[in-house]
Amino acid sequence: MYKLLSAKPSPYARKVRIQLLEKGIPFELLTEVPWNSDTQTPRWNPLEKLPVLICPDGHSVFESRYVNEWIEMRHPEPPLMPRDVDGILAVKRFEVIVDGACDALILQLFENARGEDKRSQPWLDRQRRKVDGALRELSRMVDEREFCHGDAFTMADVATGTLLGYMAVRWPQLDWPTRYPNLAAYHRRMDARPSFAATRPETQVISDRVV
Ligand SMILES: N[C@@H](CCC(=O)N[C@@H](CS)C(=O)NCC(=O)O)C(=O)O
Repeated sequence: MYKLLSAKPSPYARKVRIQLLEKGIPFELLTEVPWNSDTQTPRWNPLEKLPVLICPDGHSVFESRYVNEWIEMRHPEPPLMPRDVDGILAVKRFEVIVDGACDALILQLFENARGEDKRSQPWLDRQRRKVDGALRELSRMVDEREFCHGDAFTMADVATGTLLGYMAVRWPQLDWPTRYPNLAAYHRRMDARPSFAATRPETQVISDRVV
């Protein structure tokens, strides 16, 4: 059976959890705090980040978008990617925007953690702009459609639904549901899916000093 190194709040890990659940692939969830020194993450990923998919033969697969692709290639049914090239590229565009937004959010978390006297406001503003830009683009792309791409649930929905779920729980102070009611309605629909309901983000305590 597969094992998945995951963290409770991690949007990157959640994309993989949702994909595994949607495909009905059994896996053991190993919950870690990757920022703490006692984490086993570096044993499985030289980049020391999770999620990491650990195969039954001990092989490890890391970097969430690569893990998603790896799973899709090894377990193509039910498909979460369109079959046509234009469709695949369109779904990947959603994934790129979502991962960029998550990266910008997490950079802000750690910049804030440096403390009021040390944090850089220009750096925070820069990251905040990226998140705003991503949301504006996602709102335009999703429009009033039920799914991000075409008329079926794809990896674009896994990614977009995960970003919005992460922001809803970890960034409640950002007013995106008011600014983008279409994304708020889309998020409610995704959040009701069993794979999303079973993986809602939760907070974790980081005990080590990171910055
Ligand atoms: N680009 C990576 C980002 C993963 C990531 O940043 N994971 C965080 C947890 S949410 C982590 O493990 N960070 C530990 C570190 O960067 O040292 C991916 O998509 O897998």
